[in-house]
Amino acid sequence: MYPLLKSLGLDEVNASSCIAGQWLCDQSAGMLESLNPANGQRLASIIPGTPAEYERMADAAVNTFETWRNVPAPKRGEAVRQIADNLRLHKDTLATLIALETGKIKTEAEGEVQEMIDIADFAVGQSRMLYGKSMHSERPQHRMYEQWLPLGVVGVVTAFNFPVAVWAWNAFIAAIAGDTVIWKPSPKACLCAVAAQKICNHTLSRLGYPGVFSLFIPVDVTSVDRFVEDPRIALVSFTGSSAIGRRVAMKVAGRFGRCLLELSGNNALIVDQDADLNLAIPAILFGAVGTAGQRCTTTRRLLIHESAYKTLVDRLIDAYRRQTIGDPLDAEVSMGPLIDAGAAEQFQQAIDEIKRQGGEILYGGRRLQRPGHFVEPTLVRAENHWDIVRRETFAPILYVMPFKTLDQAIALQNDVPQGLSSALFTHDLGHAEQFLSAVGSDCGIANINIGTSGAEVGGAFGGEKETGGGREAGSDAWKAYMRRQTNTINWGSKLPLAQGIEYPVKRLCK
Ligand code: UN1
Repeated sequence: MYPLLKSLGLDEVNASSCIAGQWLCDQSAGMLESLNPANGQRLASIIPGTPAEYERMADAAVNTFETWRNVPAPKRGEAVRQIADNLRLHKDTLATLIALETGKIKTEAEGEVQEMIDIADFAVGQSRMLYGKSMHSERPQHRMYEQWLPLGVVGVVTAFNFPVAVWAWNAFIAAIAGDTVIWKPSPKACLCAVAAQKICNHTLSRLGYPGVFSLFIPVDVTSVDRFVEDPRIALVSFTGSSAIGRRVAMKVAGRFGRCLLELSGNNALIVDQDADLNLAIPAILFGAVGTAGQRCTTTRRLLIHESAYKTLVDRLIDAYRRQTIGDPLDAEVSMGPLIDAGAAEQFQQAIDEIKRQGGEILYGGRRLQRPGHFVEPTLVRAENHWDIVRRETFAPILYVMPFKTLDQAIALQNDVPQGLSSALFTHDLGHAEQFLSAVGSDCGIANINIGTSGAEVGGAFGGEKETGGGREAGSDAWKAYMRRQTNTINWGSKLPLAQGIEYPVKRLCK
């Protein structure tokens, strides 16, 4: 364990506040423990940030912004390119730490680091493409255009399930946009955050930009409120539940700050009459059981055409039986533990509620009696309108429902409060197009013949309704991290007004 920590620049006790490249160790706030959810053992300790440290950090982030915004965007991109090089060097060790601290299996943890590298590469290119539009003015001898300027300090709040990649989506795009970043990671996965911050800041310090990224892990929610309410934070990018996201959004709106929300999902996968089950089954397994059901893109509802229902459910039960649950670093294991005892308790409560509702457990439904927070991947015959089905339970529980027509399946899929990801397995071109049309999926992500999870960074990532409406990662998501300015330049010798207004200038100005 300790050689691994050392190779990532970590110690048994780690500072969690990084201000302008300096790691601070004021131990007055006590200590946080990083625990391995597969066996409950302590991985390392973290010294949380104090409220006073936060104040200094926010000031330092504002100060660094004053200089960073003047560094040409392609040069900022070059810094991110070098961060990506450093991440490539540490990919295996960082992935091992992610597996140890979050319980996700090693190959998924490697995918998470790869997602950081991918968004860094994307950001490098984007740094030369912060394009504004140029318009033809309605007035003679006038030129009009829009430009995108750096925004300020971006606050990034991330969840335990993607402890580093979601920060990277935000931080690397914010960095090339000319912003500085304060990161508040999940206390459940803060060792990964310290490690990722060290890797990135090592590169930035070497290049002479030590203060672009700061890290803040507070002990209590009071400091989080302070962070969200802080007018120095121009944009709060929040990933987490809809319940907390609603609170954050209201606080940020109250000070006219900007918010980017990535909240709960309740993603359905529809299996059409003519779907290729050999494609659908692995997609369902990865979507529902991958990351032990703890992705916001996890497949939570499976809508099956009645003609395929029995065959598919039987094949799924068989595949669920073959799941190997255990140590996420064991290459034979396909599902690791849930993140903590609270998550396992929520799984149990959801199962109890399903049973009270009359849901039929088709497979699983139990917590495993062994050290660590292990549960069985679970298949349940359920009804879409039940409260428990309408809520996001962050666990590997898949609700299965039959349908008769595609119209009915789309209506069921859309009839939940959340709107993140969706998928249809079909070979019917008309059905595929309907699903992707204005009367189809109401989600931010809609896929044909691939599952609901595992999106690439190139597309904009996010969802509608209670998922919060934010878009992160690729496409034009960079615009959220910049401010837009419209410029009109008069290069003539007259002052014509827009809309043809004839202001009585001659009478007023002698
Ligand atoms: C999340 O669960 O918060 O599409 C992010 C996916 C990953 C990202 C998930 N690329 O499943």
